[in-house]
Amino acid sequence: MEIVGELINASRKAIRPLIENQDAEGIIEIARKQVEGGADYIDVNAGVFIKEEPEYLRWLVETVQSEFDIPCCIDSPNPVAIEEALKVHKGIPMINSISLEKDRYANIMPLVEAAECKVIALCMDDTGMPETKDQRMAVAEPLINELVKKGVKPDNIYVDPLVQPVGTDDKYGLEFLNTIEALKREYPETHHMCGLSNISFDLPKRKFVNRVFMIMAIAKGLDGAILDPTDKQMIASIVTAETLMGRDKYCEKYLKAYRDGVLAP
Ligand code: THG
Repeated sequence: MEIVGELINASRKAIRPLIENQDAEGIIEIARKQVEGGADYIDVNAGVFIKEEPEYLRWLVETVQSEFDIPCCIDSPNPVAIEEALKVHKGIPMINSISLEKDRYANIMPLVEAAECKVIALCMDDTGMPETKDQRMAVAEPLINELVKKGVKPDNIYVDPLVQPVGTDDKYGLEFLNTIEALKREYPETHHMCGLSNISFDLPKRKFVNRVFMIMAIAKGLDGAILDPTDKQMIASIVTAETLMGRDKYCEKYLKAYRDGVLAP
């Protein structure tokens, strides 16, 4: 499972002032906790700042990478902001994200073509958020094909089916899970990325719902998620589910998680 740490997001109450005050130490501490929790990428999002977003996004990448040798997941629909962030990024970044929406597609594709990068491909077009597996696959197919045609390796494509809240429609969880299964079957060389926590919107005990959903998605083949890597119960559930799915030779990762205290209590 590739884990993208979600915590450095300006829409979070704790993060916005750190960015406004250019509090590098504060940002580094949050990055540190996520690295220690097992993040493979650090998501950076400064989307609440309309005018300053490019400058702030660039500063976030510089700040995180001044301390850690870890790639960032550059989370913005704004091509100017992504471009600024890419200028300073070291290693292979993940661009979050492109979609089949006309403007986003036209603006982001040149950046994806120019840099060697990974890219999250949202199953979304100008008709809005997808609801069913078939709607998602109808967007995924042309989007993946176009990316590959432009020279992006399937291994660098992370398809995001977009999670919708099960409290809004009781089939939203199932349609998402069926999409992961279909993507795995139709495009086995591409990967997945998604923010699963939207599933529990408006329900009590959200973390419980998120964790059970994660385990079910792993059983369908999910291989990437944007989440809080400091959430030990979530990480323990992921490790265990992957072990049970045959993705953990000799149960090595499970036993390491046990030794590291990740499985307690
Ligand atoms: N797909 C892709 N990118 C994404 C998302 C996605 N980026 C943004 C988002 N969804 C994932 N990131 C976050 C970051 C923080 C929180 C949730 C998702 C979060 N939320 C708190 C909550 O819901 O309780 C409230 C915020 C706060 O602390 O103020 O922390 O789906 N490609």
